[in-house]
Amino acid sequence: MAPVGPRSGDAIFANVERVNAELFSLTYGAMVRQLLTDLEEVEEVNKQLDQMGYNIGIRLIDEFLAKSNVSSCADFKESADVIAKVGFKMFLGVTATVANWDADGTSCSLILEDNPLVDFVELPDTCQGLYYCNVLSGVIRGALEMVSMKTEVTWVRDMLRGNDAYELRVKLLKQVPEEYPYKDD
Ligand code: MYR
Repeated sequence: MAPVGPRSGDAIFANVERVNAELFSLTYGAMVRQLLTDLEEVEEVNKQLDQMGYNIGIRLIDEFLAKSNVSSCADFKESADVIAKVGFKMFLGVTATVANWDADGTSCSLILEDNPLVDFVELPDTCQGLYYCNVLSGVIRGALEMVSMKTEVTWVRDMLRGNDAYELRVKLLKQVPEEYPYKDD
């Protein structure tokens, strides 16, 4: 028989994390459901989720920079890696793969094979046009805008639409150089 005793701190934290993630996914699901009821049009729900994500992203970046010890990234490539490996891990508990760079290094894909947001989700036929995880595209767009990168973020693959992974395309539209606030005279 297995010995009975106090569970290790690691096991308790893992369990708390799992419960938090489940609660988060369920709460997100309830919010999407409410938006579908209130807005009726799936397209409008997609827009609203993206806007909510953007509003989260422009605030989340401060927490991210404070907690992650990441300082200014050298370029868009480094930022994409940081989002995939540090940002997703911090806020979603999973990492993404960066792939499919275009020739001039201004668009890439973030690929998620595991996505806790959809843990309990099955979309009915009436929601086929829904981008259920659209909050994520907004978060990335908002966060990057706060570090001077204007981007367009779109879904390429979505497992809820029958694809084999989640793939977000991030395209850098404009990079505003950060100005050094003091003049060297
Ligand atoms: C910089 O240039 O200062 C660093 C840029 C890093 C951007 C990181 C944004 C983190 C956003 C996290 C997204 C999480 C999605 C769940």
